Amino acid sequence: MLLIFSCDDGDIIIVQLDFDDTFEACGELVFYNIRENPAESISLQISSPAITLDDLFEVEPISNGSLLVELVNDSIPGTIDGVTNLFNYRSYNSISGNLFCNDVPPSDLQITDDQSSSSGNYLITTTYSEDDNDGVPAEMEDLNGNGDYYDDDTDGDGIPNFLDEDDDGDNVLTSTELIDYDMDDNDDDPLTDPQDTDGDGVPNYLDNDDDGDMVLTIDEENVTQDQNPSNDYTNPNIADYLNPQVATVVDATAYRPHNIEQTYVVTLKVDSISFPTLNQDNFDFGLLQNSGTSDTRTVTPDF
Ligand SMILES: [Ca+2]
Ligand SMILES: [Ca+2]
Ligand SMILES: [Ca+2]
Ligand SMILES: [Ca+2]
Repeated sequence: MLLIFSCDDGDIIIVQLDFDDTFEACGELVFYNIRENPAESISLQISSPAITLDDLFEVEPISNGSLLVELVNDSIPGTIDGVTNLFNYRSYNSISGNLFCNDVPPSDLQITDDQSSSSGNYLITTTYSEDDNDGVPAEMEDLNGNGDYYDDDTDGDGIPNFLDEDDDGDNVLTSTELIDYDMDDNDDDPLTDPQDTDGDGVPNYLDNDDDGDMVLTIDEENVTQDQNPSNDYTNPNIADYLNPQVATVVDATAYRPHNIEQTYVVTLKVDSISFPTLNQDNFDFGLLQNSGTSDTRTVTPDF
């Protein structure tokens, strides 16, 4: 809402730009927020230096050959000049559909006010995080309890446990191994009662020989050699890797691909802006809501 508090000093209108705290992005590159009642938009179009959405979501290995990645651009500052980088407030007769990044704008669209800031700064920040979504909370994957999630790597495959969906590297997913089919203590919580088939005190998701038959789970691929021991059944009622009566060695040749969920939190703020007749000197766009703010990357550790 455009709140007019005072007009008595002439042309300057004291305003408060009132949009919700999320925004979207499109093209190369426009950030915007639209509201329909009243019909208004706020937008930042950046052309110089040119950036793309992919620049905000770009990660790279933290070192040569590392499976761990870090964000390339955690902060992108820039200047609004009203020429190459535009910060605009607009109002309309009405709004239907998306006004931005469309080749053909809505035909009945009329802009009733268009104010472009002649100055200002913008700051785009991105916070990046990852998770393995394996059902074990990250703090429980900090096995040595030192608060450093990166130094716990049970299988030594280069992926720390909190990002590793197969923590013991036996090619059976932790989410599969976590389930206690017996529900020994009947609390229905696999975290306090994880499956431990051979009863050695090491839960299956951290045990690379789940049935204790001295054949590594990863090497119990008697039926199909597909980096998945959980589909190899000699006895139709129990997979070979959980059956100590079957101890045939079929050597694994590779680790399965690992999926890691990626989350990007992108914020945008502008300050020191200057509109022709609006008295507003900063604006907080809030959080980016776009496809791409969550994604999945897939890595396969060297075997
Ligand atoms: Ca690992
Ligand atoms: Ca894990
Ligand atoms: Ca296991
Ligand atoms: Ca077995």
